[in-house]
Amino acid sequence: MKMTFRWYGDSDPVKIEYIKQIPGMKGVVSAIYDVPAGEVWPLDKLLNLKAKIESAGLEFSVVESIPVHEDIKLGRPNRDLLIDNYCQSVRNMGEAGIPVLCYNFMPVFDWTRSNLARDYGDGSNSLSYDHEELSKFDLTTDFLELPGWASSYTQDQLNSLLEEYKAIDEERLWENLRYFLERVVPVAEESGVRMAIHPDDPPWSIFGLPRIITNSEALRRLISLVDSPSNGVTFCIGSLGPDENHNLIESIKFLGKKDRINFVHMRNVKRTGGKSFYESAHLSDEGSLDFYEIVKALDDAGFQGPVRPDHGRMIWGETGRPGYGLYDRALGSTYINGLCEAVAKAKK
Ligand SMILES: [Mn+2]
Repeated sequence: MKMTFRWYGDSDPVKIEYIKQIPGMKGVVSAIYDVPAGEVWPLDKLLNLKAKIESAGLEFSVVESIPVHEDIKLGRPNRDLLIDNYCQSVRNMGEAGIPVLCYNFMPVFDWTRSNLARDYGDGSNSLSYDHEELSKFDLTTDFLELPGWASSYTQDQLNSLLEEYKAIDEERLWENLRYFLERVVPVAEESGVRMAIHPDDPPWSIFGLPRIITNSEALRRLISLVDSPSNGVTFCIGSLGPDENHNLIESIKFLGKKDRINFVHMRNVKRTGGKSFYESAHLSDEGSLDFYEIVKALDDAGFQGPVRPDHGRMIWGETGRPGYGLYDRALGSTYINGLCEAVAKAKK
């Protein structure tokens, strides 16, 4: 596995020099943030970002994410133009030599939490999700109160989007995903880019919106839509892990055998009953997921691609983007590297 770290570019409070100082750090996961959704990501912007990352002694390993415009998910008539633009962005990625594209197909919201700073009990904090608490929330009037999303839409824009999604059930969303992948995956393959869909987070429907990339069956269905190594998965254990019925090890075996794990996110979650959880420290003992077993399964599957520590807690008084502080993610990557070393040496 190749250890990587998400970096939000020059506006990120975490400096790229600090990322390089983390032991074993090889690459950066980043994106272009000033191109409106649906437009082409220009080659020169990708090359500039790549040059900045490389001058810090790291490689540009993954683009996370090129947003998929809502009109593509809704299957509106202008999707063909938007998909053409998406294909051109993928070609530009290939031209710039960036090999992996993480994206998602979640309607309206991607990750959703009920609390962005739950007290961890020791002066640190982390993100948490309580399904009941979220269900009490009336999106059509109180959207601006939803943690983490207030600046994305006005209340009116959100309401008309929610109205349009009433016509989209899960099967329609699958059909729209297929339509998208049938056009983009061949371009990705030609361009030397591996696509890696991010699972829905949390892995179930919220606010009545359809969500489809949720469990083992869904991952199997996804890779069967277009049969290509360029149609793969970001195996995000923290997104899939809240579902206690999902056997992550079995999914790693299945997807690994087919060479469809193109990127891995590692974050631990502690399930707290029902559809609720909080994001814990990475250490297996702190959460509900066994990191040793997961690293071992990835190694057994021959996975050699990029992995990154996902959200961390806010510790040591750090403030910043929820989940994306430097300190706890650095601890997470060091822990994962330790597990990789142990698993590799145990085989000898
Ligand atoms: Mn993730």
